[in-house]
Amino acid sequence: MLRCGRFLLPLERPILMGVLNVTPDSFSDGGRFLQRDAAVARAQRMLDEGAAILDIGGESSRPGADPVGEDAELARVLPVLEALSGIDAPLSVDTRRARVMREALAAGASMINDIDALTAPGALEAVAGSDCAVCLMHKKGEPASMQRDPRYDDVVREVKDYLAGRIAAAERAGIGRARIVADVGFGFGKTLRHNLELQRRLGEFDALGVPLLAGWSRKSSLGQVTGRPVGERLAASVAAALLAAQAGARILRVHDVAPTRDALAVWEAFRTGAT
Ligand code: YH5
Repeated sequence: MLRCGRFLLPLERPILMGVLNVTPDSFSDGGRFLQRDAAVARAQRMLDEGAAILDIGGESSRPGADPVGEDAELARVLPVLEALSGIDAPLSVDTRRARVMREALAAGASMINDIDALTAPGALEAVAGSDCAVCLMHKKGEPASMQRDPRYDDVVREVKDYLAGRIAAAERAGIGRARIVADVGFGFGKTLRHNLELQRRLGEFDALGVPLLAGWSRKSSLGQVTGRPVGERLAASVAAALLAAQAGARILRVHDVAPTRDALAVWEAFRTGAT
C-alpha cells in the first residue's frame, strides 16, 4: 500500500499514473479557460480509462527543454489543480521546487513527483510537513544538457546507491517509507544502453524496499529501438510498460492509459488465470 494524502493505494497489481501535461498560458483569457476545461476533460478521461493517479506537470523536464521560472511554473500548475479539486483521485505534481510543492499540497495535491529526488532547498521539509506520497527519481545532470554523453562505471550500482541515499534522507526528514516510491529515471542522463541495462536489471531495485515507478512512455530510447518519431511510439510504449510491470514496477507513468490497461489486463489474466 502507498500512503498518498487522503488516499491509500493498493500496489499488489501495477497501477497507472496518467501524464497530464500543462502547457503555458500563452493565449488570451478565453484561451486560458479553454485550456483549463481541456485539462479537466483529459483528466476525467484518463481516470475513466483506468488511471489511478494523475501526474500534473509542465514539459520543463524533457531533455533540452528550457528551464521554467518558479512563478511561471506555479501559474501553470495551480489553476489546473484548482480545476481538478472536485476529482476524487490522487493528483501528483511533477516539480523540483519546494515552494511549488508547498503550494500544490495546500491546493490539494496528494503526491509529489520529483525528478530531483527532494534535493532542492526546503524540499524534504515541504514533503515531510504533509502526508503526501513522493516519487524520488534518479537523474544525472540537468535536463538542458543531460543527454550529452552521459557516462557511468556501473549504471545499476550508481542509480541504486543514489536512490538508497535519497530514501534514507527522506526517512531522516520524517517521511515514512509507506509514502516513498523510487524511480530509476529512464532517459534522464542515460543513453539507450544505460536504459536497457536498468530495465534488464530492474529486479535488483527491489532491494531498495520501496515500490518502483517506471516511466518509459514515448521516450527517445523507444524511438531509437523502433525508428519511430514521438507521435508513433504507442505500441513501443505499451510493450515497455508491460515489461517494466513484469520486472516488478508497481506504478507505470504513461500518456496512453487505455491501451496500457488492456495490455496489463491480458498479462494479469495469463499470469493468474483470473479475469
Ligand atoms: C519519469 O520517467 N519522465 S518527463 C521525452 C519524450 C517523451 C516523454 C522525447 N517525468 C519521468 O515523459 N517522472 C518525466 O520524448 C517523470 N519518471 C518520473 N517519476 C519526460 C517524459 C518524456 C520525455
